[in-house]
Amino acid sequence: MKNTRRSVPGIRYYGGPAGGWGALKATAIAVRTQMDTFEAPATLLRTNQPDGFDCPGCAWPDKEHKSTFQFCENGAKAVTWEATTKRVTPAFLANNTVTSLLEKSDFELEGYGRLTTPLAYHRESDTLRPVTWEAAFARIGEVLRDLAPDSVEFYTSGRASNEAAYLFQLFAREFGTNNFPDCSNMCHEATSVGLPRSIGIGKGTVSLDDFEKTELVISIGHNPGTNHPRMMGTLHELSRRGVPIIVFNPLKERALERFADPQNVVEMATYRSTDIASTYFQVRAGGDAAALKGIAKHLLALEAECGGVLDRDFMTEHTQGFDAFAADIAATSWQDIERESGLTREQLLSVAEAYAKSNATIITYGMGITQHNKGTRNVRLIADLLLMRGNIGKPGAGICPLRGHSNVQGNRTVGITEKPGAPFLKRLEEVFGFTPPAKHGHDAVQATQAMIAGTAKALICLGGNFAVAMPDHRRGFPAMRALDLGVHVGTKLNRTHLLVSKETFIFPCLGRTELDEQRTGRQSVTVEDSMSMVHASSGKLKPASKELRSEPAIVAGMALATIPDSKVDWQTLVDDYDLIRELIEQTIPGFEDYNARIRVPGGFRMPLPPTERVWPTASGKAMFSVFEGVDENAPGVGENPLRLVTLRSHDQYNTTIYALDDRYRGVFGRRDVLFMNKGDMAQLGLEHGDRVDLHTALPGSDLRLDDITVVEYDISAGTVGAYYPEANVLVPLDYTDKESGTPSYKSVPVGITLRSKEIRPL
Ligand SMILES: Nc1nc2c(c(=O)[nH]1)N[C@H]1C(S)=C(S)[C@@H](COP(=O)(O)OP(=O)(O)OC[C@H]3O[C@@H](n4cnc5c(=O)[nH]c(N)nc54)[C@H](O)[C@@H]3O)O[C@H]1N2
Ligand SMILES: Nc1nc2c(c(=O)[nH]1)N[C@H]1C(S)=C(S)[C@@H](COP(=O)(O)OP(=O)(O)OC[C@H]3O[C@@H](n4cnc5c(=O)[nH]c(N)nc54)[C@H](O)[C@@H]3O)O[C@H]1N2
Ligand SMILES: [Mo]
Repeated sequence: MKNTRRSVPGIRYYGGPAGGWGALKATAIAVRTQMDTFEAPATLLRTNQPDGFDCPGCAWPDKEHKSTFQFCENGAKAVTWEATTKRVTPAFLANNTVTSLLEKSDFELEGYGRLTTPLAYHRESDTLRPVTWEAAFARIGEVLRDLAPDSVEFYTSGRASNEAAYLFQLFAREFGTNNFPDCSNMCHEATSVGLPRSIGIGKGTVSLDDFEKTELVISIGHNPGTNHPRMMGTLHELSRRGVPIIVFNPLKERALERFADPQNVVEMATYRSTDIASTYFQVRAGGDAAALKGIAKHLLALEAECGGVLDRDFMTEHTQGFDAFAADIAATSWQDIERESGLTREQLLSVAEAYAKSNATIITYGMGITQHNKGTRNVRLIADLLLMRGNIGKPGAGICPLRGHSNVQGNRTVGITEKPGAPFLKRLEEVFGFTPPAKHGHDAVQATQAMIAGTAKALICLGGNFAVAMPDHRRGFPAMRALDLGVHVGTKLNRTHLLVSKETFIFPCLGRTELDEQRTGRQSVTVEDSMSMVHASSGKLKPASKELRSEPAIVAGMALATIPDSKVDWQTLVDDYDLIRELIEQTIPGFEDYNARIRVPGGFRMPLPPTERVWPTASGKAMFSVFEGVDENAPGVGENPLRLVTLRSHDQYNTTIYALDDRYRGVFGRRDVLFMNKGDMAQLGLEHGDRVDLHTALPGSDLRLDDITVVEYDISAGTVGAYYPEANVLVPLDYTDKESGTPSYKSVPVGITLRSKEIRPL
């Protein structure tokens, strides 16, 4: 692979391990290009410390909240990106029309720096102009009061704190709607829908302690070297202890192959690294269900042969539905399993044998499992496999979904859901004295569909970059512009903000790193990590501008201006966030003594009944699932088109692009690449460096992405990869997991046509 291909600008083979000196160097560059170097060291050291702020990078927990953060390259990028000294000033906006800004890349837009003042779109001059907070709130209230509540969409991106998210849902529900499109709908919704059916709660069951006791980790469809870098410390430790780590991923991700821990003095001094995966299976995109069924099938055979493989006592006492599950596995043929997974029966046997031998197994997973046409099925099959050997609710074992945004799990816990349960609504009514709507609202796809249909009239975004994160920009972007009202609470300018509606307001808010002073003094907010630990976060940096307001204050400002005789005492809540937490405690189970418990360093853990083998399902038991077949493609998809997976580069945070490199995958200074398997390229007569056009190979689809450069890559046959969000133009809005509504961002059927053999210069 190294030497035979022709040379393509910006594409170089990366031979080193992940982490190591490269990571430290990249951290230094992030600091140098974004921050005041005087403040940077102190700021970075406050990340994830008891008195500091929670890292906005990822939701991986920290042991006793003593951070290993200062060595986390991508955490440093997230912090320095927010704490940048660059500013978007009124003068800059007066000189750059919205139309001209829309021509800039996402990278450039956020690169202008922090938003400094509330803005309103001025149509005649096509510019964003400063506006006072009060005038903006008043106008938003006027517009909203004239709209039917169900024609307004309230979007949350998972960086919002528990306090901000709780106020946001309170505002929307008192206003009268359950329309809560949420970044979670594009992310771990399959977990939120699938796991409650299996084990009674939509959250992971493991803690960091379990990783210390585990005997086997199976890692499916996530890329921790980039997206959960602090997890690499854990994996590194496990590998050195001799715990096997079996990886399923179509791409060879360097951090899952080998990693040099920047904290390990010997590795750093000697340029050595540690192998992470004990075995690496390059499953075909969308082939995990087949692989999981194959492992289950072998386990059943091993049980029949020698017994003692299934945990019969556990299954009898704690589960239901095993016979139907086993019958379906028996009915699934090896031929189908091998075809769909792209793996052989022997390979899957080796996994089943390792699994049968292990007394405590953890399965970790990410977007490679959830963002599929059958994401919920994938999640439930993982739970099934764990249940077969009693691997939930015992030390060293369990299920570990790797969450996305640093507080996406907390947002859900405090009520951001389009399908609220009756007990929660009843509590809201008892505590506040208004009747919240019971009718289910829109998720992210339904909200966009309503915008396209013209039935949604307004979109209020608590953070995020909704239009860009969603599929099918060609239909989604015009729908944004057709709205009566768009309101965006954000830290940096992005494309969604610029897709201006009839009226658009952009509100600059405080970030995690910044001091939040309210009438009663310095405030802290709270967040919940991937392992259900809730803890406080409070910034110390001077805010990017005097005009910034906190997210709770902005939500309260809008609510006060919109709901004339609100039952909520908004201003008092903003004065003292302890009072918001008291209300959360009164309305949501699990937050007893909320204010006291977050004052203990490290915080507290939300209740997780499955860890004690209590199953809050309808039957009171953990439930095996039955999903017939192994096919990922929806009906109507022709003979085996390639499947496109959309990926994050090492230098991006979702739609935020920090820089144009993807170091571990050997891509530098560009993002217009299509990772392809050598065999697939040969079959299509393509060469490394060829320029191609892609189209979505679904009946009736006219989605396409033109002029992308083929890069030969170690990726499973039948799978191609391109970067998100650019490739979202190929993802159909309604190509979703029908159970969870999650877009199939990681299995879009695509076709390829050659555009030019001439290499594109950079
Ligand atoms: N630095 C940084 N950190 C982040 C983010 C970020 O963008 N940048 N984003 C945050 C968010 S919101 C999230 S949700 C998480 C995302 O974290 P991940 O879940 O790691 O997300 P992706 O980068 O989308 O990568 C998914 C991995 O799945 C693999 N994959 C794709 N399709 C399949 C498949 O069909 N089967 C299998 N087995 N594997 C597959 C890909 O090759 C890739 O390695 O990270 C969070 N943390
Ligand atoms: N093709 C494809 N599409 C995907 C995915 C994929 O893997 N492939 N992944 C999906 C996933 S997992 C997710 S989570 C979504 C992400 O979707 P979003 O959460 O909507 O997107 P982000 O890029 O995280 O949002 C970035 C913006 O957030 C704002 N921001 C940053 N910090 C703060 C803050 O502290 N407060 C506020 N109010 N705003 C802030 C900034 O203005 C910034 O421009 O994208 C989804 N889309
Ligand atoms: Mo996510």
